[in-house]
Amino acid sequence: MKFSNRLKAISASIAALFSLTLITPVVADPPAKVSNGVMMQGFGWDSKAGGDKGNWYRNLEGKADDMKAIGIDFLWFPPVSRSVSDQGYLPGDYYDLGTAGNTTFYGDENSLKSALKTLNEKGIVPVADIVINHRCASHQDKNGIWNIYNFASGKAKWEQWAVCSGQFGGQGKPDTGDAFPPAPDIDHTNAQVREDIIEWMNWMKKLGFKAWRYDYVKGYAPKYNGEYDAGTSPLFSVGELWTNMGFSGSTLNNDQNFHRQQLCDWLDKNKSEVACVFDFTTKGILQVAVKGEYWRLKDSEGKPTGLIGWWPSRAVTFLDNHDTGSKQNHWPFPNNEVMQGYAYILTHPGIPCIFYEHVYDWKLKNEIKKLIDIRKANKINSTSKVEILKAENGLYAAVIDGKVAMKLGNKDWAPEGDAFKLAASGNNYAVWAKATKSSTRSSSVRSSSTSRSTSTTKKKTTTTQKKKTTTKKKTTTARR
Ligand SMILES: [Ca+2]
Repeated sequence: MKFSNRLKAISASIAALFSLTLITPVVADPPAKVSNGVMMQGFGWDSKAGGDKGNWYRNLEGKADDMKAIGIDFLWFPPVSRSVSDQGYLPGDYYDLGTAGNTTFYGDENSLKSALKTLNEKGIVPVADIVINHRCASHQDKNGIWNIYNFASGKAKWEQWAVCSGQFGGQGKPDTGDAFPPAPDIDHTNAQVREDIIEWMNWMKKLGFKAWRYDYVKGYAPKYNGEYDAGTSPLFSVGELWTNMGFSGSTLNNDQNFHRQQLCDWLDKNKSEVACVFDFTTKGILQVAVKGEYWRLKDSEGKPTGLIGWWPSRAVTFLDNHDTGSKQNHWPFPNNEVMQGYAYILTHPGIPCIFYEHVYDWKLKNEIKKLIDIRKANKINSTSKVEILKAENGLYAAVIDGKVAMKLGNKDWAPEGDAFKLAASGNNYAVWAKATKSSTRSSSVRSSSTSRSTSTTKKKTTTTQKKKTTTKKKTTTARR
């Protein structure tokens, strides 16, 4: 190639690179408060306090100081609107939160408001469960179908036009996602429907909720979650996109990239800069790995195999929720290995969400708190950098941000260097840290220098791990 041509080629590629930089949208992330935070799901299935229904909000309020001491920053409430089913996932009148004489399963409007006030005062952000894929009607139409919404509140007064066509006599547009057969699916393409939802969510904000957990988001197009975030400005939101993982018979396939890609695609289409999504990929892989197959925790690029390996700033990690565990137990984390699971999610990137039942019913509070203390003392956050040192049968070992080392499995392993002190250990796990809460003078010097390195790491990773890979659909076995 002649020199002048070469020069042209080089300048063209520089120009291309430059224009690429210009047109590539900068993906913003949830604020530092979210990135540094720890969430708790504040209920399971059929959650009752003291054996009675109607006391749950009071129970949560009574634990506010304790939750603060554990290190909880965000508390996810059960769905608050009166529902056909006790647990709240078949809502009818969005504005009926229960009265003293006629409570919902969890309480009434006053006890809810009181709990929200107390939690906000303690600095714990209440997260509302937003169930808007489907809605149960108050009346039947002339054909006897339940699709007339005319509740006592007089709000969100809908009829067949608000229901997706093909469902419960719906005369709206076709569903933009999956249907939820037990109840009429809402037509989110309808502007009046969206306006009413945003009005209700802003009313919920006035009650004291500051963030959203969106139920069953595979039920409608992700752009609507983006629109609801835009109309309500939450601190952050998190979607429940629960889809099947890849199995061969009952064996989880090694490669679950298609699954975490689905989570990335949902975030991409959502467009809300504060949207997160539950990291079902990490849950599904981790709960198999903790039985000994730790090689599952490292991908071909040396990263974690869940969403946290690709888009950690938007990943909410968890072990179990009211569906997968609790009384339903649809897809539980192995009971005896739950602390291994917490040793992983509480030292790794992502926004960890711990489960109320593990803390208070399984009596794992002290063990879990110790891990949260380590996370916070070492400023581990959603975009912390993981260096995976071992991922083999019987052993997983990693160093996070150069400050926390951890291992899972029954093989021996310990980090090199005297700086790491054993900070927590239990059944098949150990965690070492450079900063521990109990250490005094020297640790404050250390943690101030490490906080600088954290912010450097964060800058590097915020432009982000979002991946576009070829999706290879393998035969999947239903796992819902
Ligand atoms: Ca739907």
